Amino acid sequence: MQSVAILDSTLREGEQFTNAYFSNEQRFMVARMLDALGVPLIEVPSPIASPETREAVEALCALRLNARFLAHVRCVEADVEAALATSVDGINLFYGTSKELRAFSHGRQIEQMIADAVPLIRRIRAAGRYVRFSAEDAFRSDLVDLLTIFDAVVEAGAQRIGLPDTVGIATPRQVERLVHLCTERYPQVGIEFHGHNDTGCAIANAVAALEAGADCVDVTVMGIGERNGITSLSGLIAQLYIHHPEQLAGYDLTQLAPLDQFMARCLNLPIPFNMPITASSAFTHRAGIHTKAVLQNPRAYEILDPRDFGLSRQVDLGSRFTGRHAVGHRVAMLGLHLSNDEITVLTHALKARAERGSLSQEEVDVFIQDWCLTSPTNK
Ligand code: HCA
Ligand code: CU
Repeated sequence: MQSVAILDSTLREGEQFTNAYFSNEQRFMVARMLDALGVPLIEVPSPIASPETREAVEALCALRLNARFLAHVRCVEADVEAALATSVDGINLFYGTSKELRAFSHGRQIEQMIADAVPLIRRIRAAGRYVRFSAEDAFRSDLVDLLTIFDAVVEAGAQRIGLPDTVGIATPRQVERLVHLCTERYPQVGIEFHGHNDTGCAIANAVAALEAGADCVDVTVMGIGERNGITSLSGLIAQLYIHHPEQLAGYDLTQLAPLDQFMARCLNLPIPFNMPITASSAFTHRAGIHTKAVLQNPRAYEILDPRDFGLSRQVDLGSRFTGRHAVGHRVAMLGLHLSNDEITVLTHALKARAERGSLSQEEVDVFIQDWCLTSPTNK
């Protein structure tokens, strides 16, 4: 696989999430943390949105990070000029190409759209900045319309073309097919994918895009965005870690969990329980069969090594499915010495207690200690 760039759009798409509002300090923190992680591209809102937005974009550029800043801008001359008046490294143009968006978003025909986009792309290139053109709602767009526009914008000098699944309708196979078709037709430019999660395929679709030849994938921290969001940074990193680890060579993966935790605080929401890598239970093992194997060799039930992310594994002993190996392990960690038979009896007692409801780690420890104090062998 060619070198793949992660583009983080938390500060643009992410703030379109209904719970999000970022102060400037929070924006700078997100950008700094993304940069420390190793994310190379950060998307920011269009500077024309408001004087405050323009100032925030300027202040972000002034942080002098390794990451490059790309403004997300409509195909409107004033919007492009406002972005060029800032220090952003480049401009991510977008224009709705589906019938639905052409009818209800901007009302333009394909020829008019080309007439709008082409001079703006030339203008951005002449200003010495990077330019990408994205066909909003690409997966509901007529293929002839899509390729007609892409032919024109690539000819005009767009350096990357974007295929957003704006409404989250695509399947991995559809993504693979369209990305493949574009890599064949436009070998001279990069291909970017941006996938919404309306049907739960955002991570799978992003991986399908990369494996079909896309060289850039959009993500956000915790996957936030319009409606229920887009591909999450953690989800994409989990996939790359397993299937394409060379892509993460320049990354400091220990920065990922602090970033998700920071975002959770900004949003006043917990990290979703099913978030890859950073969910509080992502490395917690429970059933006796699992805990026995994991305590012998974590790889038995763990494909991601929590230590690589600065995290640690937990064994949940407080359920009716707990097992004697894990209980024995905890007993030893508590500095207690019990025979195998005693551990078996203790495990039965713990399971019986957990039939009335699960116990926390602290409750399990108290249960073990109390059991030792009162067990017949101590008397
Ligand atoms: C939006 C639309 C967008 C753009 C993606 C892109 C989408 O919210 O403005 O520019 O590639 O999902 O289509 O986020
Ligand atoms: Cu989007």
